[in-house]
Amino acid sequence: MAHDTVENTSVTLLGLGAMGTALARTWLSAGHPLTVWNRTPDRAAALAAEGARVADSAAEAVAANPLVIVCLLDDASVEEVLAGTDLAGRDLVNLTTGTPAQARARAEWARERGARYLDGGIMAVPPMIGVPAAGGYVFYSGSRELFERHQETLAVPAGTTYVGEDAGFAALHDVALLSAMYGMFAGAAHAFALIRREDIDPAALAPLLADWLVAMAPAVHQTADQLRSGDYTKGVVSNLAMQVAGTPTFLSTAEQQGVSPELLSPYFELMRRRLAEGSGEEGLTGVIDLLVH
Ligand code: FVH
Repeated sequence: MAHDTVENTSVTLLGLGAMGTALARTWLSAGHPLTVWNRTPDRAAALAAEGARVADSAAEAVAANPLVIVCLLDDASVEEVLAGTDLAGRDLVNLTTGTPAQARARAEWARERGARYLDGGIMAVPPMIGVPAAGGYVFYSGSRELFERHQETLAVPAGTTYVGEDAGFAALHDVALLSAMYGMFAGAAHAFALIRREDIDPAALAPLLADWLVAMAPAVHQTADQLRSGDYTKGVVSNLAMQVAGTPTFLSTAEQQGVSPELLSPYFELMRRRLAEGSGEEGLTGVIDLLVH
């Protein structure tokens, strides 16, 4: 087994896809002894030339270091890769995207095999890894002791944000933020569709769109404040009654532009349902309660 230098913890990394390779490079650049393994061995060749030790099997890689990091396609591949390894005494950090339930089950699975477990949700794309100015970071949840022990090493590729002992919380935060991102992309798709057949340069709309989304984003703080207080009318400047009254304008404009309303309509329907409950003086926060079963 490799021994840590005074400054740099030795790391084992399983999975050298786009993300795994980006992670690997940062640890190598920072001087961490790194053992890697990938199902398709060719993907390890460049890293070997950069100083990584390439293991012949996942079991050999796991045996090499106490800190074992996995970044594979999905939870099924984690199961497959770790099945034949001895995890006893290992600190297992799983950066593979999955559901909260998969993370909790994986934590228990690791515990039964004698390993400590930390789950991670990566809020970055590969080019952001190792570039602090890019703002990427990783949510971690599970063993706090494990997180604190390895925080310095984990902070090499990207920032670290610990969100709790519940192993599922990193995945939950990850999915929550990415779900909001898809909602934003859906809105932007509708906006671009509206101008698609007009003599309007999409490149001229893009900065207007970006600035508007940034200006509106802080509204989430008011939403959180209202959810905490239970008073959904607190600080409202654009009430639901006014906003629902405006929805025919959006739907008619879409129709006039030959654009399907299918991205907007479900949200408008929720707004109308909330208004029908007598919540016209609220903002949009009440929609959240309609979503939760
Ligand atoms: N890339 C991104 O933009 C996102 C950013 C946010 C986080 N995700 C998640 O990170 C995990 C890894 O993503 P990736 O980008 O490295 O993915 P790939 O380039 O497709 O590499 C997949 C690796 O998984 C290996 N693999 C897949 N199936 C198996 C299997 N059954 N047994 C063993 N290994 C398997 C694959 O090996 P190979 O195809 O090279 O042999 C790659 O190493 C992921 O959870 C993202 O959601 C990335």
